[in-house]
Order: sequence, then structure tokens, then C-alpha cells
Amino acid sequence: MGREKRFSRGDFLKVVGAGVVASSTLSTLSGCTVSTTAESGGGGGTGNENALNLYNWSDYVNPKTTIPNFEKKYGVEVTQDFYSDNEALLAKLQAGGTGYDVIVPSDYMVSVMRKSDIIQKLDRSKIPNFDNLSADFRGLPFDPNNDYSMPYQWGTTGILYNKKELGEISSWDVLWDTEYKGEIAMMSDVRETMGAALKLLGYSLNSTKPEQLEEAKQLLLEQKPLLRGYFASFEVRPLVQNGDVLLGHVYSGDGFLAIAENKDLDYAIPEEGATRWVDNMAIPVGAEHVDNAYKFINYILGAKAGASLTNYTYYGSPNEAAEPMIKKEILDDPRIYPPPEVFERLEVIEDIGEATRKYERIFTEVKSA
Ligand code: SPD
Repeated sequence: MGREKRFSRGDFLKVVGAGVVASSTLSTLSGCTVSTTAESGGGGGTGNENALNLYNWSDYVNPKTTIPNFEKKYGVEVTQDFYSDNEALLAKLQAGGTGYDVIVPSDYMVSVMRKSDIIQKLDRSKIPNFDNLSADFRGLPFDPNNDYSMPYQWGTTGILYNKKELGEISSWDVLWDTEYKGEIAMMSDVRETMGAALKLLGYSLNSTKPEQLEEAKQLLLEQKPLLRGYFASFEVRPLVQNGDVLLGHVYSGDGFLAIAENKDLDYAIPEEGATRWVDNMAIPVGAEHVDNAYKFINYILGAKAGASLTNYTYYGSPNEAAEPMIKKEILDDPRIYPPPEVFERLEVIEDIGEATRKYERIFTEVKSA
């Protein structure tokens, strides 16, 4: 079975409704912005033309290669800030004056940001490594001509758990099992957490039907007393890894980073279906170091940089030219590159327009109940 088959453009088009794009003015729920640098790129221009302000997800670069090699090659100094969910990223950019040159929104958020004029149209002539991308990852429905975004990495969202203690798990329902009261960590990501509840109920994670959303809300309210809390995925990882909780809701790469450190753990894509997502590089309107942004995007789409990313993060690569350099055990791992029978149960989060507010309202009510 070819790798292309395992994540095909046809499959992607099947589940992402064309034209389901709408403008949105979301407010942040978790609002967690993590800066690990003294000089935050969020503070605006530095006056230094050899600078690049990158706003990215946590644990989403290879610390030994991605940024150091770029800085060395281009003589550009990179400042990184981090966010833990798309809504935090959007809120930051809507607040204005961020000073970021490259951001990494997920699929549905590219759509929101395009419609809200937050990201700028790209000049393809400055990204020759576009040619390295697998056809499966070009022209996806949230940006059909890649006019605004370039794929970075892709993955799934599922359950990281202690297999030694729990045995094999296969369903979202384990996150509702009263036997594990106090041992469960849920993600504080509105679309992902609502999505887990909707999938357990057998619904689409893009449902906008009021009665289905109400059922999802009741399910999350039922779960809440069992939880250690709501956390960012990168915070769930050490909780499970260190044995503070038995199981948690995570992005796949966070799961595999934990598994690499603790062999008692495993990652499950629940049988009811789950999220598969693609994160993408984009340049915000008003970016100050646009030339450096293009250099960075093109660099990431290079074969070596792409392989080095996946070999560290354990996320899938959209970069076909990188594949020969990606570790075989990653390419062959069905939990990372799911086989067709698993893949077809996965769904992509869509921009659901105004219904987004309903999701936010419900999740706020659940978290504050
Ligand atoms: N550690 C990097 C996490 C990237 C997750 N992005 C995907 C979000 C899908 N909703």
C-alpha cells in the first residue's frame, strides 16, 4: 500500500466541505500563549532587517536543526513565540500589532484567517520548494490554490494512555470511565474537545445541529467531575509520561514524544473516528520581515528540513522529497501514518462560520460549570 494512499487528496476532499468558509471573529478560550524567549516577537518590529518572528505551536521544530540551521544558512535571527491552540493564535492576531512574520494555523483556521484578511497572498515564485510537496497536500479545500498557505506537518488527535495499567483501549468512552476518576486529562481546545464528545456520540465533529451540540455539552458536563483538568496538549504529555494521570487527550506528536520516553505508554486513534489535521505556514498582513518569511517557508519545504522535522516531532510530512530521509519506523507506524481503514474514520475540522460561537459558548459553560 503506497503512502500516498494512506492520506489521499481524494479522501481529504471527501470530508472537507468545499465552500464551508466564513468570516469569524472568535475570542480565545484557553488564550494560552507561551513565550520561551526574553524578547518576544509579539512586541512588534525590532528594526533589525535580519530578523524573523515566528509564532508556532509548542514542540513543533527539531530543536537541534530547524532554527539553528536556518539562522546559519541565511544569517537571520529567529525569535519564537508559542501558542497551544488555533483560537489563541487568532485572538492574538486580531488584537493587532503582533509583529509576527510566519504563523502556523491549522486547516480550518487558514480559512477563517483568509476571510478575515489576517494573512497575505503568497508570491509562489519565492517558494520554489513548493515542488517538493506531495500532490495530496496541494490545493486542499481550505486554500484551493495555496494562495495563502503552505503545508507544514499533519497529524491526528487521539488518546495517550498507560497501556501497562489499562490494557489496549479503542474508544473515546475510556475518557468517560468512572474507574479512572481523577486520572484523565482533557485538552482545552474547543474544537478538539467538542469534537471528541461529538465523535463518541456518533456525530460529525463539524456538526452545527443544536440538538447534537446540546448532547455533546451534556456529555462533557458528565465527564467533568472525572477530570484532572483541561490542559494544552503539550501539558497533557508530561502528565501521562510521568504517571501523574493514566490517560489524556493529545495531538499525535505529543503522544509519540511521551512514548519515546516511557515504553508503558501507547497512543490510540479511537474507533468512533477522530480528527486529522494539516498545519500550514502563512504570512500575516503587516509582517515586517516578509523576505525572511519567504526564506523560512521555502527552507521548511526543503527535503532535509522537512525530514528533520518529522524525525523529531513524529508528525506526518506533506513533503514528498523528504520521505527518503524520514526514519522507516515512523513511515511504517500505522499510528502515525494510518492505514486506509483507520483513515476513512478520520475527519478534518472545518470553518463552520457563525456556529463557531455556539461551540465557544458551550465549552465556556462546561469549563465554568
Ligand atoms: N506540538 C505541535 C502541535 C500541533 C497541533 N496542531 C494541530 C491542531 C489541530 N486542531
